[in-house]
Amino acid sequence: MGKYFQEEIETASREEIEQWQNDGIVDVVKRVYENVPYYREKMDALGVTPDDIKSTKDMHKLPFLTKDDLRDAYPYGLLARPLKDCVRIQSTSGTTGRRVVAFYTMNDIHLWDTCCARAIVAAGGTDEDVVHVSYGYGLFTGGPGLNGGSHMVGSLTLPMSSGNTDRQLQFMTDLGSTILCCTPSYAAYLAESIHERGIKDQIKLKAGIFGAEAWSEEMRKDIQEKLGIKAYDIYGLTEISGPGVSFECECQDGMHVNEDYFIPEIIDPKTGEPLPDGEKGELVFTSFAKEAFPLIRYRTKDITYITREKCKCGRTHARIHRLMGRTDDMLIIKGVNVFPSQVEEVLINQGMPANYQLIVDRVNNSDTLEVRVEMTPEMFSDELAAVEKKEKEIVAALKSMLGIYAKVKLVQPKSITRSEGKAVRVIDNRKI
Ligand code: DLL
Repeated sequence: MGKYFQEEIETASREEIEQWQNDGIVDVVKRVYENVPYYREKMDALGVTPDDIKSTKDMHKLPFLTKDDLRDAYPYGLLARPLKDCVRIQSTSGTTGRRVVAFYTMNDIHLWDTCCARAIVAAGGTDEDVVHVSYGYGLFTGGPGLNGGSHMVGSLTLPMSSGNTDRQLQFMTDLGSTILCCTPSYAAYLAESIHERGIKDQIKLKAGIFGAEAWSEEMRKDIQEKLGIKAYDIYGLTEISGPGVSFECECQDGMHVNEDYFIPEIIDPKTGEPLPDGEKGELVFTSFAKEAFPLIRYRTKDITYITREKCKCGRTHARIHRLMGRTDDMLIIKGVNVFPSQVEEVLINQGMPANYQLIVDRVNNSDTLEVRVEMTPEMFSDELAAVEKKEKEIVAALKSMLGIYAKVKLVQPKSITRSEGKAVRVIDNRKI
């Protein structure tokens, strides 16, 4: 499994993991109650004191925390350590409302780097690798997170950041990058550019660590095939530290949550009630080991389910299934819940590239959905009749997947704006 695999921690027994988490929740509740007036007031309002929390079984007594709380408390209201102990801030990629900022002590940075190092090792990374980080650097956590993890593993780290595809490909070929870290949509774009330039035989990539946005199993297969690599999912969010909160191993069967730092829960998004393993709901995290910015029962709005069965790789930490969308990017079209990931699955099964956009409108009080998808260059040179036939096939496949009619428009290759970070998949004109 590689010499940087933290075997004692990553294959600990469930009893040991539960013990860490029981001790962790007691400790973090005391810390925030004593140091963070915002938490104390929330707990007091529910009549809960730190003495009521003796193990994770008591967690349901604790209030949830949401992004609104983080915005209310901006910038320093949730700090659990004096500002002088903090060495870094990062911020979410959100463009609306007040930004959310997260603080880190040196130990918090170490914790985060460890999470990303584990993800790199799980993708087969060692000190022999060249890790090409094309996530954005700066306030966004993608670049700094994987950069720190790569250093910890001892890999040669290329801090490329996003954009400038020519330069990305130049370094990738000249320096023999072996592990690519970026959003899946940017990986698909790079794969396309490599194909167009006919430089596939100069690329030494063996693995990719892709996350920060939803992607489907079909998109994974597509990227793996085009780049000749194994593609690993990685999940995380700024509020809980950044990338590496959970990551895939070689089994590609769910992402292991770093349970020595974070407690995952799945709740019913409507009632807030905890759901059993295997049931789909909203993911909630408690980052009990963080010093500066520990969050308790933070509602991520991400939808998935959890399993605590031991993985074939030997790791015992709980796994979350590939993210199935968010409670808030779930579109409701004509009363039907639609996730962009479902549309993506249909498109890729139909042999289309993953360059698409959903345009939602309201005409005469009725919702409409148009799916624009780029043709492959081969299709673009096809007869009009062949294109129309393909459109009809996709309409039928979407109808069967979503249960509603969606207009399908095949557009020219490269006509949908590429993003270097998270892809913009939905244009919902109903909100305007
Ligand atoms: O996206 C951190 C990150 C960077 C994760 C690089 C992975 C790789 P935020 O900008 O705070 O942080 O956005 C967090 O992105 O709540 C999810 O909705 C979404 N997200 C992150 N990873 C995945 C994934 C980073 N693997 C929000 N699959 C989260 C689906 C993901 N969605």
